[in-house]
Amino acid sequence: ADGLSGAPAPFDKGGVKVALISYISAGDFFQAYQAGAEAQAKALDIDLRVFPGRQDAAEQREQILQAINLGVSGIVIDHGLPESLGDVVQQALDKGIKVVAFDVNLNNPKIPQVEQSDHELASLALEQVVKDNGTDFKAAYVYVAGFAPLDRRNEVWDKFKFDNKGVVEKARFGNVSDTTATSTADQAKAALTANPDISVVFAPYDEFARGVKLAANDLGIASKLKIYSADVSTADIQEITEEGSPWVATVATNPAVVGAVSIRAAALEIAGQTVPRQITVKPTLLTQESLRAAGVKTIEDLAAKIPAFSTSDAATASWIPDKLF
Ligand code: SR1
Repeated sequence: ADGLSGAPAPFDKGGVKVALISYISAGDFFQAYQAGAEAQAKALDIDLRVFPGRQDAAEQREQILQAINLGVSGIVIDHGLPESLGDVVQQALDKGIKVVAFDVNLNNPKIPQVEQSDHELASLALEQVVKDNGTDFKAAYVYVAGFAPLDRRNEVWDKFKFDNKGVVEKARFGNVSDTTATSTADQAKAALTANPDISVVFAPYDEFARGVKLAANDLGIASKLKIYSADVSTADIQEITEEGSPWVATVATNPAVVGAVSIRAAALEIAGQTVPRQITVKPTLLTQESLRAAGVKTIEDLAAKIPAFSTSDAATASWIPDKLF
């Protein structure tokens, strides 16, 4: 560890230990988030210990205890179930370890919360739904309660239905696991078969959207369906822009940027510098039409065209290198 010249302690010496503890590691979003966190950690000469997530609350608790025992200076907690984390997170704070939370409401004024402005994300997606479909249609909705970003997006969906009585939610399903897309596809097949009048699917997580698209293709109904999602990856762009795809829009950040912001927030906390309690990375609407028209094929193409996909001004400081992608 060489340290960063001009950085405050302890970053001037380098090798600061930080743990990234995820609840979910499978899927494009979480892999890109981790890659962004790793790139930012490397640029800060942080010794990042990555604890992979397997949707196991007991294991995530255990990992937090392991990180405390490793003597880390900071912990980034990426998703998780707040009810199973509160006491172990408090143990970390009591030992002087700085904690940053991404997409998990730990409701502790000592912990900065990173999020992707989920209300705005869902609103942008639903505005596009209305542009394409009006306000009289039968819908399916993909949701699993208990995940902070999905719960925030759900608040917007509930209000949308309340404000638009012509929108009828005929089916609701969802699953978050290490096989989210394929399990969601099975559920979507059953729901879409039972409700052939569904024309719009709000699936605000890319693994959900991928599952619904699989189901629509298997059932041969892709031309009658429009899917609106959150998140983007190179694989998603391919699925959205391919000929005849029912996946017509998504609203997304670059998850690698969100991962980098999470590490920067932890670094600022460790250096004793000011960090807002609420750190937001704003998402962008990406329609099938706009992606095709701009010839966007990869997340790197997006980063080249849309500044928010290559960097964020959240949690920055002059001593923190932020040109990572
Ligand atoms: C199970 S929660 C999945 C969501 O977490 C992140 O906020 C991503 O945007 C993804 O949609």
